[in-house]
This record gives sequence, structure tokens and C-alpha cells, in this order.
Amino acid sequence: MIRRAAGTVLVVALTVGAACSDDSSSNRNSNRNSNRSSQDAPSATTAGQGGPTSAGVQAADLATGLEVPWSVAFLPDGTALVSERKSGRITAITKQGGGLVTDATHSRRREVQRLPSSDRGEGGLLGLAVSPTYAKDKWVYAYYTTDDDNRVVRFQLGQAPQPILTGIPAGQIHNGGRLAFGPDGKLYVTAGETGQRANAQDLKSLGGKILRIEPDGSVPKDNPFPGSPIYSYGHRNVQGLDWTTGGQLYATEFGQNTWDEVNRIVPGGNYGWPLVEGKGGAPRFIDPITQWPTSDASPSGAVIPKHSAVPQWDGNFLLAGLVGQRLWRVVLSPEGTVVSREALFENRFGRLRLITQAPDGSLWLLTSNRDGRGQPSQGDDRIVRLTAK
Ligand SMILES: [Ca+2]
Repeated sequence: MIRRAAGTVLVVALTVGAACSDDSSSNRNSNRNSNRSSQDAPSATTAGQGGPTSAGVQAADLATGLEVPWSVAFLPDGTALVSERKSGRITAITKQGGGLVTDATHSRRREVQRLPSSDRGEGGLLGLAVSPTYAKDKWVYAYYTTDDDNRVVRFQLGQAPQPILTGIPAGQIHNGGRLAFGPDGKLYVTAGETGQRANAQDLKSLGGKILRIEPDGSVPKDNPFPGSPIYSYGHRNVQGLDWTTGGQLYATEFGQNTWDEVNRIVPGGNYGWPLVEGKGGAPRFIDPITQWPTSDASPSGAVIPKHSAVPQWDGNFLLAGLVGQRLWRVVLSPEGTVVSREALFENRFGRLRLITQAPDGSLWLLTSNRDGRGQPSQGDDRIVRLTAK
């Protein structure tokens, strides 16, 4: 079996270790993989220790030796672009010969771009997105921290980045950074309050918001605040979002030291920070649909799988927990209420930055064990590919 030291990349490895702390809060002493034996096979794994619905899920390392991977976006041919926060590097993972990544043992990696991001605190190269009309325009989008701001750029691979939205506040903490194209073709951008709590309620600041822009960076005519990219506000630090098949947006949010949140996002909505954390019950704010103690979640990336390779999770809101070191599965009702929640893979892979769906339907988990807050094991950071057995 191929196995390489951290620093190179690729395929399959074993894991040992533990991790702690997030983009805020507490320490945890966990024994990651205490219930996982060393496994060499790419198809290694899982026997449902996280809960009944993961019993039928196979987890295999797709790539190892990454350094703080933060985001993945897919080109139309199935090539995955992976951002690494500290280095500003974008790596392409393709199946040998190109095309869809379907077999870990055939995946390859190469650096395709390096962006001039500033590695400050929790900042750096964060979100990536691929144009929905990539075949025509070849645009790749990125969100990164500079010495002066956080910004959204677009570029064609190998070319210089062109800023399309600048002046998002930047700081040592709470830089937001997730990018996603909505079903409406607009680009959604999550911006943290950078530790300046007042930003979140200030409609003149882009911090502490979910932003919505056109693919060229201009403001859509139907945004809730005319002339402003602000879509929703009163956020602390949002790093995960996705839409249901019906087009409803949901987002994760880091709490300070009490409650992490999942919110049902509506245009113009005020989600309360810093006046309330978690469910406050005040009519002027929109309460989260569910919340956790920050030690159990600290949720970053999220996905709502659709026709995925793990069909038992389709339509659920899945969120990757850093401090919580687990994947949370939230079952949503059509009305947007929470039917049930389930913790999966607890302490198994360490800190989790992202869960996303690949074009082949598999779900990819990104670890964040080399960010200074975890305890990396051999092979970290890694991308773990999930499919139903
Ligand atoms: Ca809130």
C-alpha cells in the first residue's frame, strides 16, 4: 500500500492522534481512532461507532499530506481544486489521466495556483468556488485575507487574480470565508465580524454578514438592502452554507463560548449577534433552528447532499465540527424545523473543516489538524471520501 510522509501527498494512510480547540473555545482530550485499527486498504473502514446511519458508510483516505485544507471546488471534468489556508496554494486532484476522481489509489495532485494571501491568525486562503458557467468563462473564485482586508477574487487558472469584492474586514479571528454559488446563480460570501462585534449589526460594514453578489462582483438588483451586497446580518462567523432542493439556504455559525448555531437564512434577516447568542426569543432577531454547546460542534463547512453516494443522508444538513471533532447530521422538515440530530465519526478524524459533495456523489471530509490547534497524525491533513457500502 502506498504510504507517504506528511508534506507529499496522496492516497491512503492510517491515522492516530487527537486534537483540540477551534476558531474559538475549549480543549478536548479525545482519543481519536481509539476504536479504529490501522487500515491500509483505500476502502478501509467504518463500523458505525458514530451512530446507526454511519454503519453503512465506508470512509477512505482520498488525499493525505495536505496542510490546513479549507475548501474544495470542482471543475466540470471532476477535477477537484483544494485551497490550503496558510500557503495560499491551490492543488488540483485528478484521477490519473484526468476526469472524475473515483478511485483513491488513482488520484494525483499538482499545484495549479498560489494566491498572495496573508497567513494571519485564522485568515489566509479560505473559500473557493467554480463558475456555474465555467465551460464558457473559465472563472475560479477565491476568498482570501490580505494585509488590509478580506476579498473575493476571480481568475483563470494560472492567471493573476482580479478583485471583484474588496474591503471585507479582516482580523486575527472570525474571517468568515466560505464561497458558494446559489441556485439563483449569485455568489454567496460569508464574512466574519473579525472580533469587532459591532460590525455584525452595522449595515455599513461588510463584516458579520452573508453577502450576495453577481458573478462579476456587482450588487444584484433584488438584494434586500438596495445597492448593498448584504444579504443577511447579525452574524458572528459563518463558514458553512448550502441550499435545499427547494432553494432554501441554511448556514452554520460559530458561537462565542455558549451556543453554535444552524440558521435558516432569509433575505434581510437579522440573526442577533452580538446581542444574542443562540436562541434568544426576541422577536426582532431570527433564532437558530438548532444549537449546540461550542465544545460539541464549532461548525465550519456544511452540505445538504442531493442524490449522493450516501443516500441515507440526502436532504439532511451535514456540518463539520472543529472543536467537536465530529460530523453533525441534522434532519430537516420541509418547513425548516429540526426533526432529529445525530453525531457521526466522533473523534475519529480529528478536527473537521468541511463536508462537501463531489460530482460523483461521494461526500468529502477535510481535516484541520495542522492548523496549530490540533494534534496531527501521520497523513494529516487529509481528505476522506465517504460512500455507502
Ligand atoms: Ca444568532
